[in-house]
Amino acid sequence: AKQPVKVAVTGAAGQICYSLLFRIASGELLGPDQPVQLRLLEITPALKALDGVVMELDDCAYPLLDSVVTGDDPNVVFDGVNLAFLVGARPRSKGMERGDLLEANGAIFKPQGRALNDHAADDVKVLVTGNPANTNALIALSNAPDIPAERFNALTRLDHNRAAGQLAIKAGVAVSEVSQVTIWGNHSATQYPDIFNARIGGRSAAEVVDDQAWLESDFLPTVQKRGAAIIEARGASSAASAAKATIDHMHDWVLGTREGDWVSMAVPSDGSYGVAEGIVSSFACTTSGGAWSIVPGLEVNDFSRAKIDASVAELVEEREAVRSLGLV
Ligand code: NAX
Repeated sequence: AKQPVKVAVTGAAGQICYSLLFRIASGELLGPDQPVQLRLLEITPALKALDGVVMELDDCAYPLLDSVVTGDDPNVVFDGVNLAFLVGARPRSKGMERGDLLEANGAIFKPQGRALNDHAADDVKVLVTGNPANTNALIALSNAPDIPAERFNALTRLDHNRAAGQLAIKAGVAVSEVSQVTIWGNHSATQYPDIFNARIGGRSAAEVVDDQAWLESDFLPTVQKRGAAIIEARGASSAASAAKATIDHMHDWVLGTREGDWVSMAVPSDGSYGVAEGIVSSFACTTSGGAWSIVPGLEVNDFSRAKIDASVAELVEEREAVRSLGLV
């Protein structure tokens, strides 16, 4: 039998994890023949709620769930982990300035980066879902000097899936007909969902849609502000879809992307497409053998260029802010 893969998850008593943990334990992440050990991190006051979640995991009797470890010390919980999902983060409270938000998250992602550095397995892959995800990933990787930077990603797959869904609705086709969508930049309202390189039923999506007004005043704001629309409608932020996207990202990173398609992943920039080197920014990526690479040679027209530059500028500003706070 295969050895269990050790999977760390933070924010494990939160709403995304109430969906995410059960998907991981069911085999949706790594396949139907790969046992997993869950190593769940929470803050001390949430450990009791986490016990309840673990009771439910037990009650699911998942054949692939080898064991569950819980705790509030990242140095213990991250011991030997092969995969780490950093979901827990400090949300923006009313009246909180961006600097305060970055500082509060620095207090989480700096020690977690250090703990991963000191205790994770040599092959660890880290995916940050907790917001501000891109810059939290930058903080974590900057505090993990012994782990290659490319092992830290942030989640823009939810934005990618949202964009694919909106394109399918507009074109009146099943979402399975949509491919090669790209999210560029930050997981924020400045993100740029690119349809100029996307395809619908094998044809250029921009040509199938052929509606620049829809692109600018409907599609872009719908994808960029989808999180707020879900909160408005549901009274709570996206959770099941965020968990699904988190699974999709790590699944594809470990097991590879589909032939002829790519996915959106926020990765440390190598300067491709004029994106400032070192920031964690979203690109079109393919994966193979557990490694990602940025898809080269995509068309960037003037419209796309301006949108990408604006989102990258925001990420550069965030990096300056966390630099001045001594977090990176
Ligand atoms: P919840 O508030 O339900 O859960 C967060 C959990 O994290 C809480 O249980 C809290 O106790 C825990 N936590 C806080 N600090 C921690 C620490 N230092 N160590 C371990 N656990 C800690 O939020 P939820 O709805 O689950 O969302 C989690 C994060 O995902 C938020 O930052 C949210 O903004 C972000 N999202 C990111 C998305 C993306 O696409 N990148 C989309 C969905 C979501 O908005």
